[in-house]
Amino acid sequence: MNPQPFCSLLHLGFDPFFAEQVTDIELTPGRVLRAWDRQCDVLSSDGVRHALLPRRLCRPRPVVGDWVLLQPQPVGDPLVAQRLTRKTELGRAAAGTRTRKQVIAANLDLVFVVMGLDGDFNLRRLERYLAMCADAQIPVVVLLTKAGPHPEFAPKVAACQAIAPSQTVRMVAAVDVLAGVNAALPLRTATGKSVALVGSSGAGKSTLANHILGRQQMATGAVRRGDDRGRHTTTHRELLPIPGGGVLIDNPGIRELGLWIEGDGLTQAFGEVEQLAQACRFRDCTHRHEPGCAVLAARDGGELDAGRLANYDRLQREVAATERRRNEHVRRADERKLGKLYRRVQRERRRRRGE
Ligand SMILES: Nc1nc2c(ncn2[C@@H]2O[C@H](COP(=O)(O)OP(=O)(O)OP(=O)(O)O)[C@@H](O)[C@H]2O)c(=O)[nH]1
Ligand SMILES: [Mg+2]
Ligand SMILES: [Zn+2]
Repeated sequence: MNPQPFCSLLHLGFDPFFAEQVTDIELTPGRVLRAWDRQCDVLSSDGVRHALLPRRLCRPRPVVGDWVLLQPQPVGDPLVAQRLTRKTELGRAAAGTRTRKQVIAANLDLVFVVMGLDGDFNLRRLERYLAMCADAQIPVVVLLTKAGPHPEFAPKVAACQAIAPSQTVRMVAAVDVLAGVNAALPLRTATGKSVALVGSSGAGKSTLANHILGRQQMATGAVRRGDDRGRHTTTHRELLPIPGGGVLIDNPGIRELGLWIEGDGLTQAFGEVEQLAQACRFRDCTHRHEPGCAVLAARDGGELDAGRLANYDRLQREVAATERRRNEHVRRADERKLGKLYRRVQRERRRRRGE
């Protein structure tokens, strides 16, 4: 890719929050475009530089969207001297073991949760995405794509609005940048901000990205007939400067979004259930079987969607299980460290005794 040289730091989102962290003027600030192994491509006012990570900066590694300071070297690529403190980070449970957090992108102002109005449409999956964004305290715009072939979108937009926590979701809109339905909206909303596009494969993230960038930057791929699933066309996370200011981060489609909750994102995403729960007879009501449960009463009375309540229950269990796994993982790592320390002390003692 070839981001234009216009890239002033301001355009890329460099504001006083980051500027105040720079104490050494010999170092060059830049934003991570791509990151892999112990390397990254960094966009600074000089253009794109390939940079290397020294070992001490490997954990936590800089990710796409991070601001870093580069230190020029006499020969070869610059080194990443520092990763600046993040404003926000969007994280999920790393696929597989789910014992650690994987940061999808750093320093976002907004997330576009992209979902097709075709076979991709799934309110339960949307609830996951909204919980993730609520926990990261990043505002969301839900973009329901493919409105052209699905002009009967109003009920689906309303259904998404009904489950959208007001603290998190700014807007739910049906769009189709190919057919010209609300085509100006994504560009208007993204310009000047750091925005990540997330959603399943085939949802239309790269199609939106190309539209916002005004050029065919990202490859797009047809979805499978029958279930409208994508073919994982985008394989790498990439930060793309928006011509009018701001940056866009296109992401590979997420196969299964595992939640990594550190704050109250999940309860926020299900705010109205928590509201109802205030009237439950028992303070620690699980809303599964207890008598005098206001949540179950609301479900049985049709005020609360049964599918939504079941999903809340499922996500709570999932988050608790992830937390248990994480704690166990931390405990084992601590044990290993202690064991190592103990053996070192023993060795040192033996050495002193001259054994
Ligand atoms: N009709 C119509 N087709 C769309 C729209 N958005 C995306 N598509 C089509 O949907 C398919 C998938 O779009 P992509 O933009 O590649 O989807 P993606 O979300 O980037 O998928 P991954 O990179 O696999 O995660 C392509 O064939 C697009 O042309 C839309 O708004 N309307
Ligand atoms: Mg894509
Ligand atoms: Zn209850």
